[in-house]
Amino acid sequence: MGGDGGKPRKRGRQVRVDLRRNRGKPARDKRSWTHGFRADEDATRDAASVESVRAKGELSRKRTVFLSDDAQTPIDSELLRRGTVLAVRGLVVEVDDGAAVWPCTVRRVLRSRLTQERQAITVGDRVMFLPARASGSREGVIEQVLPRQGALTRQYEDRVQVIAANVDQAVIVASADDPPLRPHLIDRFIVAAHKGDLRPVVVVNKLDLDRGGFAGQVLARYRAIGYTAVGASVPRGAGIDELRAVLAGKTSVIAGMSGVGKSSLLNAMEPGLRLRIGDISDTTGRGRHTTTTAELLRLSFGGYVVDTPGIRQFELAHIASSELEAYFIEFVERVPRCRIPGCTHLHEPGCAIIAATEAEEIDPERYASYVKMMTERLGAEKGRYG
Ligand SMILES: Nc1nc2c(ncn2[C@@H]2O[C@H](COP(=O)(O)OP(=O)(O)OP(=O)(O)O)[C@@H](O)[C@H]2O)c(=O)[nH]1
Ligand SMILES: [Mg+2]
Ligand SMILES: [Zn+2]
Repeated sequence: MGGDGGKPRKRGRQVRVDLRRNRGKPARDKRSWTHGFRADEDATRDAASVESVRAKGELSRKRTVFLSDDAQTPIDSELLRRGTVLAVRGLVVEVDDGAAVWPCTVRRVLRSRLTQERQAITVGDRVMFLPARASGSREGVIEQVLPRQGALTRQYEDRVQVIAANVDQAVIVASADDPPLRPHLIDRFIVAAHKGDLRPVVVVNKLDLDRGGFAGQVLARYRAIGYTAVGASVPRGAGIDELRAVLAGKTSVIAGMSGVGKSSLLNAMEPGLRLRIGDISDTTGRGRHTTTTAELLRLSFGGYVVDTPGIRQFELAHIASSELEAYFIEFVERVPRCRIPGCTHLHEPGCAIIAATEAEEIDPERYASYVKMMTERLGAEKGRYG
């Protein structure tokens, strides 16, 4: 993972402080979440100031606290809990600590830092949060986002959007028809998956709508270069067991255009999920956006999956032209045989990729996908730098 989609750059530091004086603080207003939020900030600030006035040699109860980056709000680390973000709904982040789901807000300093870095907390993030002081209520404040491992990202307007974090594989769903099968879009998702260190898995759903065997050809294309590619049909119950086996024991993100049947496939695999699926009466075949927020779901057969809203455009502006070849797996072993170092594989003499495409060792459609993305990237970089 690179660029802005990466790990939090700055780290806090840990200090030891005396929290004794805190115990004597008057009861705080616990009526609302926001009150709890402010009270916590006051308490931790007090805790920090206590440190400097502590008498020498005094026996005191010490704790390790996490000092936020701006050193304004040290947090009592013993109170922090670790959890995983299930969903982000507006300003409320749902965090699962393994025992319960906590609606959380984000500490203001953390929120502004994330905004500055053009990052946002996303589904799958591991976070440290402070449960609200009010007993019985299950609300919290997120203090830290832990470094991410494996994420699906795309360029969205002027920032890198992390669709899901801490996932192992990207299950890229397309449909044989309705909406029509666009292999180029699959290729873009594959590139994004590799960029984020994810294993891509290709699914072509709605095989019942396939005419002329195109879906089968597309699946074969991906199998030939080593990817797992599954054909499926929800009404026929095809591919469902195979998909269950692919998902079991892993954390996956399901991505693809709106209306391809992502939620339908998940419902078929795990009927208990009862995810909302698109209206059959809608025949426009595109842009229905039935799923509106990405959500991390637990699977009864083991593993987790993030169902995501459909994406129509998949911008790869966060990927540099120079790294693109690395995300076409059938190119990788051939690239060293190109005559010119730094070959773009677009027109150079002695290009091993062009030669392999002419020999049909590389699928011409895959090469065409590469050319389209590479031309796009080079054009954008030229626009930006020269
Ligand atoms: N013929 C056919 N229709 C299907 C199949 N799978 C899903 N559908 C239909 O396709 C439509 C869209 O399904 P959804 O599961 O909502 O699609 P989605 O990919 O989750 O869409 P978004 O949430 O908008 O991204 C619904 O009307 C489903 O009934 C299939 O295998 N064959
Ligand atoms: Mg859906
Ligand atoms: Zn080349």
